[in-house]
Amino acid sequence: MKQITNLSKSNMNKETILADFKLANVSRFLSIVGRREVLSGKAKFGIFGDGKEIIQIVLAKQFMMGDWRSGYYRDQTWMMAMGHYNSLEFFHQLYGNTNREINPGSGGRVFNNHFSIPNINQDGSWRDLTKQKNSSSDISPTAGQMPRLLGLAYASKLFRQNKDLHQFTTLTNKGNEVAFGSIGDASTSEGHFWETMNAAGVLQVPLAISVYDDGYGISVPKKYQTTKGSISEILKGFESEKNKPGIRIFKGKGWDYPGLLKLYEEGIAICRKEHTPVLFHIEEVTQPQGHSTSGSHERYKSEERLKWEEEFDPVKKMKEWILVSVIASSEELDIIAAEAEEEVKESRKKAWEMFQNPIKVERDALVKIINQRTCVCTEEAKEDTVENYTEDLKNVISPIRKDNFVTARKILRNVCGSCNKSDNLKEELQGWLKRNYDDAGISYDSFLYNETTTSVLNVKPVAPVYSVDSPEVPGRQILRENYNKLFTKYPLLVTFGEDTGGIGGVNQSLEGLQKKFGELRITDTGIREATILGQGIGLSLRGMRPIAEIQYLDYLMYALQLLSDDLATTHYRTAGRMIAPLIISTRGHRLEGIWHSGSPMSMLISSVRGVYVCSPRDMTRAAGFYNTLLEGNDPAIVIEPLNGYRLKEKMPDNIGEFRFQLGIPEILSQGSDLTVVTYGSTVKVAAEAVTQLAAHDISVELIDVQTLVPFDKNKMILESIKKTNRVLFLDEDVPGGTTAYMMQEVLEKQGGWQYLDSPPKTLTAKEHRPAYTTDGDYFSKPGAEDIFDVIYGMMKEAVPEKYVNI
Ligand SMILES: Cc1ncc(C[n+]2csc(CCOP(=O)(O)OP(=O)(O)O)c2C)c(N)n1
Ligand SMILES: [Mg+2]
Repeated sequence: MKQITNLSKSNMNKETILADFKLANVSRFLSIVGRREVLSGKAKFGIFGDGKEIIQIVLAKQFMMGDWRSGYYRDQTWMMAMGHYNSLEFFHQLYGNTNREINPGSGGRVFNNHFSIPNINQDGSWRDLTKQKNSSSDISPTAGQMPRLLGLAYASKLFRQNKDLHQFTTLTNKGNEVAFGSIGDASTSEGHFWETMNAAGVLQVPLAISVYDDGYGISVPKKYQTTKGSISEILKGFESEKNKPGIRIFKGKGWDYPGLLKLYEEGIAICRKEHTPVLFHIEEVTQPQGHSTSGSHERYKSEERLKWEEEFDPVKKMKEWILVSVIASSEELDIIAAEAEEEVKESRKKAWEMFQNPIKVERDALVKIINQRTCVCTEEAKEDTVENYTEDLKNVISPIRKDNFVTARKILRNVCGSCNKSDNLKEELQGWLKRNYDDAGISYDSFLYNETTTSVLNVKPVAPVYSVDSPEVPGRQILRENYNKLFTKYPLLVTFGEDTGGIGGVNQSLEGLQKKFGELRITDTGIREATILGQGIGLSLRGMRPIAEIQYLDYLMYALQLLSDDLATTHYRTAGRMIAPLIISTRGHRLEGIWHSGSPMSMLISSVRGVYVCSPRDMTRAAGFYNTLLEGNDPAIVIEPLNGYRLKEKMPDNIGEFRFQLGIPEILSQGSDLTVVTYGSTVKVAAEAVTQLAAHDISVELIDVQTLVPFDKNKMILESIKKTNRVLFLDEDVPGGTTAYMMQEVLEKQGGWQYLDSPPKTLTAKEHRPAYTTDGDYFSKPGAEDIFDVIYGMMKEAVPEKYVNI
């Protein structure tokens, strides 16, 4: 085989070049046929990688075992070039096939061309990440892949520089892994992009990002997106200079196969060896079919632009280059293109059958139940209705499961009661529905949380142990001593955040520990909450145990988008194939001032389902939750109560070892008149009110729920209400916020409404954010006297003769 010289140092010969050409063609035909499938109604939506084929074939050549990808919906050719995706899977994704054996990247939960490679086995154990080409799981929000990319790259730095981690040979090869990213030109307008680039330059991590510059973000051209119309131009200030490490920037053209080969070889070698971040600005990229199946690009691209895109189509350009370089003949290339087209056609047909067959089997079973019924309704109208629904269902040419279920449920309503065999038919239909709903539940309603033995919900509790001379210390020292033990016990544990390193945290809960464990493990970061979170996500995907610190709960809003879109959906959107057991440590409650209100808890619990939420009332509880979380594999947030760092708590003798289970409330005072359900810092305020109420002969059962998600797994609160028959839900969130959530959990889900003798009540902070100063707090958030008054009022209403008017 002729050796092609001058291309690159890698082993390029005719065979590999023609294989690349074939892949480019397969990928292009997939995009074309994929679009048709959507337009003809077989698939719902499609977004494709046409125009980006050659860049991706080339960059995949530099992607080694153990490397990581964090990209976006254009990367189909890249995934195929790595051997992790093929024509058949392309169509499984497009149709939304939920069989995770054949559609392993997402189990049909996300749009097509959103990829992932499992990092865990089905039993929850870690895979050998050095023996596969890894991809984190894509999300649709533009630039949402960037913060996570930073974390994937940062892991390599830690793995290389911390020699203690070289023993983890299934996670890393001494940190030699590159984290590859991709992003569209328009998405570089997002803040996440800039925050990531700056952090990558600061941290000096092996991050290699390709910007596919096709000049548009849907219809909006670059002049509205990018200053000076060039991302590499405006990134110049980030570029490395002598003794001033920064980012290396490379420029290439999206159709230039030989040029890109050299470019990526050079750039990735630097990135891998020196751990310097690199950015490839790939210009002259086309989008032959426009943005997605939702529109057509003829509406917004000029004639001239469309003509240019045709001329600079990368597959066409590659063909021209092969011919000019006399590597293969026109006939050879035509045969390859024809084979590619055939492969795509075959795959489409096969994947469609694989998608349709199980649905048809499900439908046939339903139709059989109806057709074989032995009861015939005397009410003709009803009989006709059943017949019509069944006929309509049989006539659906390309059924989806919804068709089957809607029909079954409507027929069930129309089975009349006049025939004595109707019960049998109803039973059969109900059986069909149950079986198939159970099955659909696995497809659509599973894996929000870790369901394997590595779930934190399986971690066994260990009580704190005290002895007569256990000292009373400020809460921060409990955390500090606990961290001291944890950093010794878990070599993969790291923590980082604003002021976390040098001074050991704004509340000194890590005081002196950086000196002991080193800067690589306890680390200061810039003020950049989104990428602190992304850093944590990336590290946790690579098997490390990060605790990302967000200085105050209010500032978590800067990271909320990623927390919600990325971290909280990781396990769900990969149908249980990827886990990111990141712990987020923050502090809140009992603050004052509009941007320091401290307790936007309903914001959290509503937007981060998929992440456990721990709201400890003191630092012993907080430490116990960290200890539990590190023994399992789930993402979680721990909100330390800000008023607890200086308050004294008894130091447990088994610091670092005791563990509290998630979802188990604690009853802090026994009572018989009323149950107060609360969490976090309001527990202390409520305890004071309980004492005041006792002086007025009202006996309150005070319950600290401890974790909001999961919530009271064993219905402990229900048992309390059975006894007291009255309940107050209390916190310092907004009205209708977390108290409404707790009320629903207890009254609706646990069935607590049945045991109430008084209307249930909530007491929260005011609707506005708390005003500044202690008086601002007093008049904005519930205090002990407010709690007293509400409970006294409830009791007076219930037993008016016993309680005087206040
Ligand atoms: C945060 C967010 N805003 C808007 C969108 C809708 N949207 C999807 S793709 C896209 C354009 C992206 O353009 P670019 O980054 O250049 O990538 P390209 O599609 O051109 O490859 C937009 C606006 C989104 N997905 N996420
Ligand atoms: Mg673009």
